[in-house]
Amino acid sequence: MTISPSPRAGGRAGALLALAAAMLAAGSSAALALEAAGPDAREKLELLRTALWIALPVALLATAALAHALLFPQHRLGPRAARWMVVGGGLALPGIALTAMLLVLPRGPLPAAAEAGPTIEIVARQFWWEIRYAGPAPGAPAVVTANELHIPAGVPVRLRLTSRDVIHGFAIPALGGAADLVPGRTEELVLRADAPGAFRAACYAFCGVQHAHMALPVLAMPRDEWQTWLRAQAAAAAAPQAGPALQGRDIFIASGCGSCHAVRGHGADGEAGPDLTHFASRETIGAGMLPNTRAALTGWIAATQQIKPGAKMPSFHLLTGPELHALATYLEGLR
Ligand code: HEC
Ligand SMILES: [Cu+2]
Repeated sequence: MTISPSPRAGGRAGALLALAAAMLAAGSSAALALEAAGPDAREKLELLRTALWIALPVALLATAALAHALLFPQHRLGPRAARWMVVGGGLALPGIALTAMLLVLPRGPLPAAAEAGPTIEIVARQFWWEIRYAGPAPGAPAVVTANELHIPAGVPVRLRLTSRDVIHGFAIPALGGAADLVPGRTEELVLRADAPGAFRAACYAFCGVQHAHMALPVLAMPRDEWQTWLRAQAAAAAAPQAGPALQGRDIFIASGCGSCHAVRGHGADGEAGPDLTHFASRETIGAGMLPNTRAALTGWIAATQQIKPGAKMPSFHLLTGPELHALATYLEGLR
């Protein structure tokens, strides 16, 4: 008598195989989707690839054994073979695979910390990033900006990270760094970008309703360009020139924007919101949420709570259209 595998068992085995294949595909595409742009990230990506290659034969063997058991339930192993399966598949195989993984783990800190690069302070806030650079000249005051991190390419940069309010997380996958940001603690990351380029960092720990909108564009630039950029950021805000910009500055002060925002040189020194001294030089509004355009800017001021509900800035919906445009003209002058 011949026994054919039951169709139900075959279907189940097929589904299991498909699931295993999908998991493997997801794992490998996640590894390929990572683009390492610095030594730290490269090391992690290599480690991930190696771990996947070690895991692959183990996963294939286990899936094959499982599929065989489901497809041919009538095949029974003798006691000797069963013992070998337990010793080989249950002890030897995982032992070898885990030892292999242990051997490829990197040991000790990365060597990047030796060379000197700038130290940059990053303060996480609900739901944006404050960034402080050492002044361009010795003894100069710190240069405070927000929501866009500029680093020189090719040198290790030391990031000192803290949180002002709740627990945040900082991750910059392309360069390989990540840190939990707990209020009262300072974390340090030393990262290097191989070449100029644009990357993205984000908050990875749930920190409140707008956690998902807490991104940080990162720009790695040639070192001399970075120095020029830093000098420009260190300067006070440009004086408003024509009528609408002057009117916009008056509305800015009269509306109380300056109680939360600083505009160095314009009598505004608030600390609850991002420094706006060189706001127009940034590419996004609201921690990577909107492009920095006229339409987005007037919309942001009039309807902050509709655009980013729960953000720590009220909507200024009582401002008229002309007032909003005057404000935007003023802010667009802050290059
Ligand atoms: C109660 C404090 C507060 C007041 C008052 C306030 N803001 Fe804000 N503002 C914030 C905070 C906090 C953020 C960051 C919001 C976020 O991204 O989560 C912000 C963000 C912004 C941004 C985006 C900055 C960036 O880099 O992304 C602009 C522009 C802005 N505010 C303009 C204004 C203007 C103009 C006024 C006055 C009409 C004003 N704000 C009044 C707290 C305030
Ligand atoms: Cu956060």
